Amino acid sequence: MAAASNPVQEAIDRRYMAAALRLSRRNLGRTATNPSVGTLIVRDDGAGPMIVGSGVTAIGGRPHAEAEALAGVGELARGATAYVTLEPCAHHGRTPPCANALVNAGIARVVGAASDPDPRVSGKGYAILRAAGVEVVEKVLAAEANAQLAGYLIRSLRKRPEVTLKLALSSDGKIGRRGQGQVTITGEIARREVQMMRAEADAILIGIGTALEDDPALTVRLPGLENRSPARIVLDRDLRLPETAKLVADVDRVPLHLAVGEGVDLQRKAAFERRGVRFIGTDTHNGAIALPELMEDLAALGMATVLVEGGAATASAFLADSLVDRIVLFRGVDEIGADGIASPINEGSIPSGFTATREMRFGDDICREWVRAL
Ligand code: AOF
Ligand code: ZN
Repeated sequence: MAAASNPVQEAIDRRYMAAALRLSRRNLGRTATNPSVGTLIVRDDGAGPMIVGSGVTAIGGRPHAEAEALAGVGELARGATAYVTLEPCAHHGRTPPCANALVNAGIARVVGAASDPDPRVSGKGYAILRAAGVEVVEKVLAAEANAQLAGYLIRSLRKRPEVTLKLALSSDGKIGRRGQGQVTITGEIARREVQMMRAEADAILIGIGTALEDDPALTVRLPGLENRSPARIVLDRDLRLPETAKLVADVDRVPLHLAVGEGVDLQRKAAFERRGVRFIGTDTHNGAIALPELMEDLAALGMATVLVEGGAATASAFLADSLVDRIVLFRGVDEIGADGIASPINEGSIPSGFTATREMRFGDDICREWVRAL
């Protein structure tokens, strides 16, 4: 079948790739340092395409999606098409190469979305398939796949995580009220979406100001997703976080990393360490934590996606260092008023280089997303 010149086949390919991408979301935030990949095995015996196998990269990163999808499919894989959201791997890691597994299973056609920048794979996965006589179609829904795999791609190519800046703005552009702890800006439905964003990230990061002001837990509390809380990171140069903070209370369940400068009180640090809090020693630059270096450290710890949740100073610092890859603004309907803290960014001040990608409504609130090209 000549896929490239067959519009019906192209539409079918896009449809199953979209399904594979949706499937792969299931393990976002749970496969580091591996990306969460989706695979569908689809065969057509004349009565239209039928999914006979499906798989997602397993929690912890292995087995890979292809192996998960092929497991149990047996002879039905022979002559079938495999939809893979990332080029199948070509290396003998802790699992045998997925490209060979697809060949051995008798897959006749592989449709891929994103290419894998990992030097052990990059182009070699597709080459193994072609050399074995498998028809390969690349880059189907590549833009969608690249967006979903942005953390993995950025970490591979730039040795830092993908940074998403998320802020909730009142109707008058404020992100909180000084000295008042957590202020409700958006409704319940939007807050649930934020919890979903947390569940799909490897880490959530806030500044010490927000930690002291709000005493947040930064956990995922969505029913059924309570075990999906990513690591929490606080920029706390002078180690000001009190040991009584909510962030410390559940450290046994959800990791807490404090990014501190030099010269913090070693006794306090040891006390935190006894509770299970981890420390990331940072360089400082003009008195502030050097974010580019910190991002390298987080990537080295295996983190590929970091959700920056505030406050204003932290958001500004990430923007000033050009470390933001994705901006997500939730706009609520209520006013905070003159005593509110102004947001460092709003829909009209998105830096150049970003493209508006999504606009969604959650209850009364509007969520807009901008993404910077990879
Ligand atoms: C695939 N399918 O589902 C994923 C892939 O440490 P290893 O041996 O697991 O290899 C990690 C690499 O495998 C990773 O850098 C990326 O190239 C690839 N991830 N490949 O065929 C998958 N998650
Ligand atoms: Zn693989």
